[in-house]
Amino acid sequence: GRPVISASGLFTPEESISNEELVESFNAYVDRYNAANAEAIEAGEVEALQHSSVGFIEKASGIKARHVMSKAPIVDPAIMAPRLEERANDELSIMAEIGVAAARDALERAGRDPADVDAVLCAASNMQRPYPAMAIEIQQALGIEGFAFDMNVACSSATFGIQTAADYIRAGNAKSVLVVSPEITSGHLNWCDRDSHFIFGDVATAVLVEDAAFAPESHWEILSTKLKTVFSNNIRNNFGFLNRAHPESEGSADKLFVQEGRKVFKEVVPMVAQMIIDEAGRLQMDPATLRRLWLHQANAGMNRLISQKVLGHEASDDESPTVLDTYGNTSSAGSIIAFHLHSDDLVDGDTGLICSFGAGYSAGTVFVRKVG
Ligand code: CO8
Repeated sequence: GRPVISASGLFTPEESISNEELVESFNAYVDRYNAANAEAIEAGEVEALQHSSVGFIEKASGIKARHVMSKAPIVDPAIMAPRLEERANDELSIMAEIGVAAARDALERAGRDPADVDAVLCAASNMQRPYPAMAIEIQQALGIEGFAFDMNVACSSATFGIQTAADYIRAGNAKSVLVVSPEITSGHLNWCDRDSHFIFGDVATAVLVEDAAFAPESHWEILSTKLKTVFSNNIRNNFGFLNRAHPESEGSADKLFVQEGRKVFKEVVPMVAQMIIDEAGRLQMDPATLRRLWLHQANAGMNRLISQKVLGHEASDDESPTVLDTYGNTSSAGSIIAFHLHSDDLVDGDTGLICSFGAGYSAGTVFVRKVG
């Protein structure tokens, strides 16, 4: 079959933390830490922590706020982490719950009954547990037959999920596949790290990939999908099941998100811009004719540079919309949120690009054309 995107869905947590609130709690944490370690700092044995700043965060990243699933403990200087209670095994887990909410939104928009769906992929950068798969729990909650599995390609999970779903359609193995990306990034963000405490937010998205013959009249034809990975240690998280070798290291900084932000910025921008231009060339498309770019939402400066290289001029908000200001970086969900919130105005024949990039490194492009 010919793969299309029939609809997308979005779940946004109610709670949100502004930069002002975030910095106020972070600075209170810093003051406590420095007071508690005053002697050691004085003796030069411990380094004093530095305050964060609202101005820096907005200028360096474009982020003004982020939604989270568990605000109070994150902004409590004595905790600085989400505290989401574990649920009983017979209750729907929290990651499945927000995935189901986004999936229902997508199904409703497509006018689709869950019984029509053949497969569910849970594509996200952090899974709540190794097994049973989050995807199978989401499948069960929605009442979908067929099969489901989890996949993790960090920030590029959603685009890798879309290609995987599209390949099932192309191969004739499925006619309707849900790609669900619940991202509770707050769980693996080091809220005590000045360099990165402002970056991430929580959200869930869903994309319904279907056979054109089966899809609703108005849909997005998938013109091409292209994936790329290049190993890099510049974005890393060492959390895993072999951590038991050193139980004392549980919760230590390297078991959370760590990055060399400058290096990521420098290396990923040219790699992604070239990848988009090459794929447009293969499609015999002038990239400047792309009506809209729904880029990965990590950093406003990165997106400015990538869209400039692709379009040949500085992109307007209309050409390359951002959701960083309210959502922050939501890992794999970012480009899908941008697509979901900023695609209704495109008309029959308009082309656009969903593009992700991040840890791995991993990058994915999905060129689409509006139909109907
Ligand atoms: N407040 C005030 N000052 C600060 C702060 C702060 N919070 N943080 C750093 N500074 C200071 C530094 O100390 C430094 O001072 P000096 O110049 O005196 O040394 C100065 O500000 C500049 O610091 P940086 O060079 O670090 O700042 P940048 O301008 O590079 O901005 C960014 C930092 C915003 C991190 C930027 O480098 C960036 O966005 N890079 C791209 C990162 C990126 O795209 N990463 C991909 C993210 S990975 C992903 O999307 C998904 C991963 C998987 C999910 C994980 C779930 C948790």
